[in-house]
Amino acid sequence: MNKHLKSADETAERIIEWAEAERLETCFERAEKMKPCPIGSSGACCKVCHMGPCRLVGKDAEEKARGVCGATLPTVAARNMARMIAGGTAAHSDHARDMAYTLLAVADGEAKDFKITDVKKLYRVAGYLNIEFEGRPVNDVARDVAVKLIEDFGRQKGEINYLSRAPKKTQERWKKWGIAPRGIDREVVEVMHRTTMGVDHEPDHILMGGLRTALADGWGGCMISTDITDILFGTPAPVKAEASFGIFKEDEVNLVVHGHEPTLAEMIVEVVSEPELIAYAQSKGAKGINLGGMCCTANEVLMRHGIPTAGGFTNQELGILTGLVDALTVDVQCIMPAVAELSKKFHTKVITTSEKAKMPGAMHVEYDEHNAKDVARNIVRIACDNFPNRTKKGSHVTDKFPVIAGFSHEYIEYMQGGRWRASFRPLNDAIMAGRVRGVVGLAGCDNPRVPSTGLHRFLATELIKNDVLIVSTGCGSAACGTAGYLTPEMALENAGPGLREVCEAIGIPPILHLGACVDNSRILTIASAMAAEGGLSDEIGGMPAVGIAPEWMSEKAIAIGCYFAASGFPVIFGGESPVGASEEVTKIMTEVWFERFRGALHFEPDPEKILELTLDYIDKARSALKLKKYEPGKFGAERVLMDMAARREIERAAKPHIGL
Ligand code: MSK
Repeated sequence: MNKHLKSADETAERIIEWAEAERLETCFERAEKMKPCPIGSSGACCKVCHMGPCRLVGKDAEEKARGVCGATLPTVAARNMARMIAGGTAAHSDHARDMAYTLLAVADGEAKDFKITDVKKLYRVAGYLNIEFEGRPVNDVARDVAVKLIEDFGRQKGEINYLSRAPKKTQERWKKWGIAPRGIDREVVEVMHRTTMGVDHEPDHILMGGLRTALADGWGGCMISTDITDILFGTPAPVKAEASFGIFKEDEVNLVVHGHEPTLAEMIVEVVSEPELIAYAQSKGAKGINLGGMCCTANEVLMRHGIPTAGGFTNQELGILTGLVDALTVDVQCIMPAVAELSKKFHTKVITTSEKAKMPGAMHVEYDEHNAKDVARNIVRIACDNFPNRTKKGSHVTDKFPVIAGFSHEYIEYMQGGRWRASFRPLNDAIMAGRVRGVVGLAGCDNPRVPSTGLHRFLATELIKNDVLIVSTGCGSAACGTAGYLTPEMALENAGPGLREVCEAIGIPPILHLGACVDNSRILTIASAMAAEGGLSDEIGGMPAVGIAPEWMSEKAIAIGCYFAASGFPVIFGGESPVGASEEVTKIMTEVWFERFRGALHFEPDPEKILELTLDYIDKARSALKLKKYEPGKFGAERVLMDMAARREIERAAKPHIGL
């Protein structure tokens, strides 16, 4: 990896160079100019009251430094960490709340443009919630599901519904240590209370409150969001698409959806093919309408419809710099305010759509679920109207890569045995035999403070070379997609011999794109299913599995890392630790959490060391489970993996009238 590049994505790098030549500022230049404050970036700054901000620095700061109130460095660092968790949890969960209310509106017939697309998934979710569904009208079941999930936000006592989906032993650990979350909002509020001036001062206690909140995010907000999105718009199955800036078309209206919420984007997907709108685009001189995405709204519509993606977080300004984006419509989260400023130098219209999120310099077209298609059509027309304003200005690029996305946990289960024998048995067997060394969740943002996407790319290639199966989400997936890694050919060319065999037998890439940030919840479901399948650990902790977010930047990533850790995954984040100033806090997050939950949260800036630590965790877990020692190319006995033809044969024999 060339450390002098701003992006490891060659296409992105070319656009950045063009921008520099044109003196157009991007996050890459700002990251260079804006050095992080060394006190704040290591968690040693306290600004929860106005006696400060206090800087807990100096010789022996861990023992001796005190804020004006007397707060120690470990207290301050723990509070900073817990507040990041609360921020991340609030973001995912507020998104989930909107999804739950949309489901309720659909069930009540108030959101006419939406429907229940995946009834089977609705029934599966109803089953998790002990809601009767047999023989009942679909909308009645949907209403009960929505109401029950909405209760998770405001519940004051008891436990959030989905904790029961975790392995029993994992649940027992949460109960033993008092971190089973009650209600999502309650946990966020309590952490904000506990970390305000003069309340909770014991670092371990503060961090346990943080973990409780993080679990409310993973097994609450994120999981609710994933499930309802699947119910409303369909559970993803593999789709072919394309990634990178070459997805923009010179002769068509380019409309880009960016942010995190799928509802408006889904409506735009539906309306862009309406003949009236295509004719409207043609009346403006365009050949048609080309829809693309960025960040996690992109992942949502990529997973379900194969809408191409221009990439992750750091690509958003670069999209505008191509000069080809006629409208950039944004909802919530990970939207740089810089896009509105930059768009003034081009013809791009930036359109905010959420009542929660406005931006100086952008136009606002408010999304309303009761009137969703009309809002979507309005946005498409704005993009079409802007097409004639396009000039030649811009760094026009043409590179794009094929992508296979759409690996929901349901599909991963299905692909291992077909409709009648769907299970995680083949994966568990492949791990036990040493064909697959372990599994890594490669997630989180891309970041302009490193050669952007470079750490994802390095770890993705090295891990699959080492026979580690990767499940990816969010901008980690975008980083792999824009590198051309999300294809089955990647396994043939780069995977170790065991992983290659598994991928060839099933016909999958060695990196499975699971969806948006909220879809990290799918990894929790997969790990729970692997524990239930048997042969490996009987809880999530102890699996040869690790979570990595090498380029994280968002509080949401911290919340995700912490719910992974509390669920039993060792997690490794790239970059310097945001609480690295405190040895005590660092020790709690690594050693103490590992003792209690078999999970941990490390921060490690060196990508080689991230790789080493990951493989070490995997190999130690294999050894503790008494699995065959991993040796490349040498496998133990295991069941024969069925290829797609064999699976079809079984299904035809079982129910000949059902095709695949
Ligand atoms: S969008 S949180 S930059 S993954 Fe989900 Fe990407 Fe990180 Fe936002």
